[in-house]
Amino acid sequence: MAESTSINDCVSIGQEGEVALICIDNPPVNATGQAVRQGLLDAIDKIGASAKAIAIYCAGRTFVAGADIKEFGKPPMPPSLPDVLNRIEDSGVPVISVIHGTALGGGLELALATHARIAIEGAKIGLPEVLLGLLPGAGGTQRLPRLSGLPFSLDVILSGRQVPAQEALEKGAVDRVVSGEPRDVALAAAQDVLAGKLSTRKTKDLTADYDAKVIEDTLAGVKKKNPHLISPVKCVEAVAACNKPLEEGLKVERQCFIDCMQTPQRAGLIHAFFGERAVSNIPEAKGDTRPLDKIGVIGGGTMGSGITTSCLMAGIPVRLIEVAQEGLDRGVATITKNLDGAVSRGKMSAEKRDAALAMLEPSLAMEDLADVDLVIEAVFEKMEIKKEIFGKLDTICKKGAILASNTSYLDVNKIAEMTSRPEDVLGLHFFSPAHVMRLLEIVQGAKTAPDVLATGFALAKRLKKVGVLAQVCDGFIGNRILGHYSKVNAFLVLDGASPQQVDDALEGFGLAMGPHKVGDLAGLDIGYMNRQRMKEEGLDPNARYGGDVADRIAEKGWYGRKTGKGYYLYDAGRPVPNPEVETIIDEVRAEKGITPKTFTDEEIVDRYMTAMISEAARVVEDGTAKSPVDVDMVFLFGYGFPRFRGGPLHYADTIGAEELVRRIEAYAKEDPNYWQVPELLRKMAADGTTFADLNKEG
Ligand code: 3H9
Repeated sequence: MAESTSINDCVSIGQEGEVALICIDNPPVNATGQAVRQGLLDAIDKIGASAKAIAIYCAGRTFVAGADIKEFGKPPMPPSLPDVLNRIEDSGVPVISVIHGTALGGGLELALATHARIAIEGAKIGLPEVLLGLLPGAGGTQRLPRLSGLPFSLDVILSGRQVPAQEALEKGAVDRVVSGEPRDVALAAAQDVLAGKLSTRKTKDLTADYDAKVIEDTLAGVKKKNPHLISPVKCVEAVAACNKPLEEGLKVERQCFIDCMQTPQRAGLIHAFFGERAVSNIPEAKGDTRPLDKIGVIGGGTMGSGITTSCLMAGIPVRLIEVAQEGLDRGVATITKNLDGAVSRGKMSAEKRDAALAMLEPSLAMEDLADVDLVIEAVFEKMEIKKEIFGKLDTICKKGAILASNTSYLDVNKIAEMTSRPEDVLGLHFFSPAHVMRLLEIVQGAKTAPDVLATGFALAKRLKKVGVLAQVCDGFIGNRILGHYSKVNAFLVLDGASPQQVDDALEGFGLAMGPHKVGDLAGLDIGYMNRQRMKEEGLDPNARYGGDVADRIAEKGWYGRKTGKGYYLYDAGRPVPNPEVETIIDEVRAEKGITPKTFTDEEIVDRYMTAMISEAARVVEDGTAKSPVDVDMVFLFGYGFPRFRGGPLHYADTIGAEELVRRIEAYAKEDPNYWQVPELLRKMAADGTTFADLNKEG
């Protein structure tokens, strides 16, 4: 009968004859928090020479998924993971590890420090620290190259990807792939060690096949690909030390790790990691849900096709409705193209694409929606059309079916009023291209039932999207904030900056594409039509109008990329500033009597970000967003905000409320209507509080 000794709450030892089995049990993902580190150290010491082989395995759903990220940024708590792992590697008794689920970060580093690694089928290994602004800091940059060579190690460390067990076996990172339960596999493998059937070795005794050229080329590639990011460069720097004796290499790695730990990028990326999970960790996302076995999508345009693609990729059958055969054919063609694209990008197999397409039922009859569980309406943004559709859906759809609108700014309550069941209605705002962008704004109407809202979150999860709760207002969270800060681009250009300077400054801040390039890509006609609509509805006479330049460009028929001309010219492929735009800008400035001034890139970023943060603060203040992290995730997953900055309100905390108020008051001297201090920000400046404090309260 096996004996089991508990070392602490997270680590225990089981004795089976000459074999000692160390079990790590620290749900949910067996992260190497302080108790696990201490437990491992104490377990190795306690076993001493009483066993002839030691096997480490984990309880629960996975092997160790890394260091405990929640400890980062706090004072270190000994023992450190590198010390624990060195102790394991130095053990005179052979130690093996058994990996099930995912061995990630510090988890894989633990396995690399043992003397042999057994993976259970389906297991994956990886070093995803770079995705958190870090690098493997417990020997990963030194031990993996010794086992698996430089090119593979650099790929794994720089991509953060999860490597399937079979590939890990081929690359020498694991020694065997077997099937079975972790404890049984651990015992059998340790017995194999005793029987001489499984050989063990210390990774530190191996030599990495070092190649300076590989390092040099990788470094150049990394700098080109991620000009803003610090940790990929530090990863390469650390790996480059793997030709030194292990102890020295570990010192270099440690220093690189500490350097990364101190960067705001690390804080931003970890905020993004937890934020992605926090937005659905709310009562509204939990509780009973309704079925999602069949979905109806109305509208085969870009959005409707993207939504349909997304549902089909998640294995949900879709009935796609259009009014005319031509539109329906176009929709089916777009969906097919989207799925083909997913196959060519390696996102799905050709068989899965065929199976997905077989789940698509195109139809011209709305009546065919009678048996679906959820309808997502994705037609033209006109309230009258939407009202008509929802009135019809009310008579067609079965009892309990959820009726959703993909509107990007219209009043969901007015849409719900057209039905006899407003409790079944909500907004599901996807972002284009809907099968790629991960954001889903889940818009709660005044009467939306709790299980309908929870089903919105369940849908987001099935579609592998990040669902964020939003309340009804013009534009919800994202487009409302966008509607405000995008005006600042136009003001900057009117007042003296060039569109290219604005784009360059913001790309320097980390945006993938400056706002004028985005406008050219999306089509300048869209913004133009929107401004015309607003003019028809009546502009605020006290508000500065910034759209003159954009209006004149669109009126010339220059809609951006699709016409080969917009803010930029696209003849040569790469955008080149359009000289005629300069003339338009000069004309408008002259007509308005504006004497252009000079802006530094820093001033441009400050104004742009301050405008974004101002409206974001108001969105939090009036409850449109439940908490600041919701705004952050909307911008990371829907608007291409640089992930390493954590989101607009995480970034706001790096500036501080007091400084933001000072800036707004200074800008308000030029334009008091546009620049107004949000009450929340004023209060935070007075209290010395941060948006992170509000997240905690939420
Ligand atoms: C590192 O190892 C540094 C070392 O090199 C050097 C040290 C010196 N810590 O994602 P899920 C929580 S850096 C703390 O929903 P899944 C997560 O927040 C680390 N908590 O499940 C969630 O909590 P809640 C390198 C963690 O099945 C719950 O666990 N490792 C950690 O979809 C479930 O997570 C990584 O970067 C953690 N390390 O995916 C791996 N990980 O329920 C990061 C998770 O309260 N983790 N939690 O919301 C992952 O990639 C995924 O969580 C994993 C599971 C694939 C493991």
